[in-house]
Amino acid sequence: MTGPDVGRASARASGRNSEAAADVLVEVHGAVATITLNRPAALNALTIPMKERLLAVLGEVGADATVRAVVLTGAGRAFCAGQDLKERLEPGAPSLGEELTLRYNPIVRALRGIPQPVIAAVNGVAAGAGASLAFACDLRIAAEGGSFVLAFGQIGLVPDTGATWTLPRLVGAARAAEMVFLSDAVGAAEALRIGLVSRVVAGDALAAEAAGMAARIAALAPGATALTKRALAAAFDRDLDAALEAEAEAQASAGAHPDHAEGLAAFVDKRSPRFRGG
Ligand code: LHQ
Repeated sequence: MTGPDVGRASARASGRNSEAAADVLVEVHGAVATITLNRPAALNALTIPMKERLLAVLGEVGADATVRAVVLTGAGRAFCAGQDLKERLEPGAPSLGEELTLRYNPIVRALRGIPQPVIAAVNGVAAGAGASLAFACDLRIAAEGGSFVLAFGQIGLVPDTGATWTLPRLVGAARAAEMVFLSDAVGAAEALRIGLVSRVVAGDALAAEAAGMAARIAALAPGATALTKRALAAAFDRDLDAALEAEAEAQASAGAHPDHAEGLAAFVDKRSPRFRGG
């Protein structure tokens, strides 16, 4: 497919709330879905309808076999400022526990659970749960003006949306403790230095960089890519023997798929492989 197919995956997703639909945009170009958090005036702070829409969109994208890589980014000058704090002050706001159980945690599970790798393209500040969302993605790249702020402590909360699990794995215990206890902004250059992001590019080059990375991932064999995502996600939770066994099992599965034969044939023919997935 060529050209944008705006909402191919999203058209079926939670279309009931048009305001929320505008707050989370989905564009599908070829095999790459780009999900954009779109409340720039509030730095893309997350409201309940937005979270519900994001979860629905991830479900739709994850189930769409024509989508092979996903980019998550923000509109305007921020990636995401986390929970919309003004919504928390509205009468009848759900309890924090409910917010996490019903909305944030399922979003994290969706990001981790969908078969396609998700690239966080951190275009600006990622604060609180916004930072946590980026941490839950498979890859993170940032614009030069991007930053991460673990803002939770400043408002008397604990890191959530998976940050206590993801952040130490990404940057180690020492840096994670500084980030959560001091809440200093970690800029893009520092994030690159400590391994929190894998690339930093000029702000106006970020979307193209993310699209290029996603397109390269989308050209891989989707089954092997999904197995690789799962294996990397489990990397810090099993010992070497368990990892070796899991690799053998995953490799048996990938190797039995016609896409492996296609990869071998393409190598011998000195051409690019055409992986079909399925
Ligand atoms: C915002 C927000 C925002 C609403 C900027 N909400 N409007 C929490 C509770 C419930 C359940 C479970 O999980 C969580 C997890 C969390 O996410 S807790 C952490 C929540 N996030 C924060 O504490 C970050 C709050 N924001 C900030 O510290 C700053 O805005 C940052 C550092 C992100 C950016 O600073 P600036 O570049 O100086 O921008 P700004 O502060 O001037 O914000 C611009 C506008 O965006 C402003 O609106 P206004 O109408 O005055 O122009 C802000 O009110 C609004 N905004 N973050 N989270």
